[in-house]
Amino acid sequence: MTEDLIAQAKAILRRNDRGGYTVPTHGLYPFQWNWDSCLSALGFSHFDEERAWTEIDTLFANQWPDGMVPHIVFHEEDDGYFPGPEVWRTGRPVPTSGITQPPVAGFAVRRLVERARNPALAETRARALLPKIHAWHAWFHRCRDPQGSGLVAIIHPWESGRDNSIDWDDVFERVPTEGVEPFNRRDIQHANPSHRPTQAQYERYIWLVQHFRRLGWDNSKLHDASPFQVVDPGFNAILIRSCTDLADLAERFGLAEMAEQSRQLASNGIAAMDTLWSDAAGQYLCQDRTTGALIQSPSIAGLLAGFADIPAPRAKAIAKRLAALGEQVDYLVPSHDPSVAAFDSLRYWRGPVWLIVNYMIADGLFRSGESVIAQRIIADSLRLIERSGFAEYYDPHTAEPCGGDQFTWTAAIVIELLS
Ligand code: 9YW
Repeated sequence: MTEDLIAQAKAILRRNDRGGYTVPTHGLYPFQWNWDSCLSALGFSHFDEERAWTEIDTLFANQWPDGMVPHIVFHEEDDGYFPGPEVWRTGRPVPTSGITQPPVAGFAVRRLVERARNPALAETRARALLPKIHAWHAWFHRCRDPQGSGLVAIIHPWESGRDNSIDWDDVFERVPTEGVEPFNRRDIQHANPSHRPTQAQYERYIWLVQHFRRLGWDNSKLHDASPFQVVDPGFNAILIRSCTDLADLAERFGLAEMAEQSRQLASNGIAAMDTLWSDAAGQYLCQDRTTGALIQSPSIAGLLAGFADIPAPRAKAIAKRLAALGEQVDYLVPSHDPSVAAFDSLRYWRGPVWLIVNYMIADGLFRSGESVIAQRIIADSLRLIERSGFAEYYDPHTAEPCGGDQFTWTAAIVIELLS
């Protein structure tokens, strides 16, 4: 069974491989996505280390001069996805989007180095990538935390990787829709519209893109000019963990200054993260940076916070919260608390389970010694695959596969879990 699943997963990676990068799935997402690539490299690393490094190298070859690593790289023309390069108009040599995504590269590179069967290859490739990843982390703190709070804000829901989370609903009321140019969505031609974001949400996504475009994609302006500024605990945990992993790698390679700076960013982040904790919710919450208020919306972001080295009592509380959620669903981890009225078990980030998030939550819990609940998450993840194949996401009650199929990062995580 295990060997069979690994073989199927490898075939998916090979099928979605476009040479120097993989597409998340055929049809729905025909380009390179940022955190997809970094997590997919983990899958490749078990059977083709060279290819794993190339995946991350290709992404960083498209880093912006200011340090940002874009969320999509449009390597080839394909009108099967909206919004394409003609909407973003970022003026990059290889067209890219103008926003970023969860910075998981530091974590991924550390994993690749640790497990390298070819340590010389790993050292060469990691040494070339480290300054680029460090520049991205510095960009985050400079451009997305201008007040120096220790935590960074996202300025578009797409940056979180959790496009239509319930977390954004109230803040999104502040984003207007006047002046949005007419558009033709392509996602609902590939996937079931009831599993996708709504038209009203798409209008606001595009309004933000047009707004940033008018500001010339100048990252010294975008944060303050965005009506959507949210501090997401899961996103920050990924950044903090990547800073910690980068610091360890920098130490290993004798890069003392980079190590020290990365360590400092991580410890500032961990300290500031506690401002997002809610005793009432029993987990971390997002913060609306415009008002300073915590967003009372118990989502997976506040559980993914455990991917960073948070204090042990916080990790224990997250484990407890997950155990309680586990009584409400057959498959952990639902992307939102099912007892909330807006929960929707099939609609993208408003309820369904995502394997990549399960993997990161379980990894953090293992590090904190919360292995019982971590084991349950892994077991549930594998039951989903056995039952429903390598989907983009799954209904946490029924295991119904949703969104795109033969999904690259789902396959990569299966290889990672079973190898
Ligand atoms: C979109 C590729 C991406 C992921 C995101 C996910 C989705 C793209 O797909 O966004 O157009 O909706 O939300 O996390 O990187 O897999």
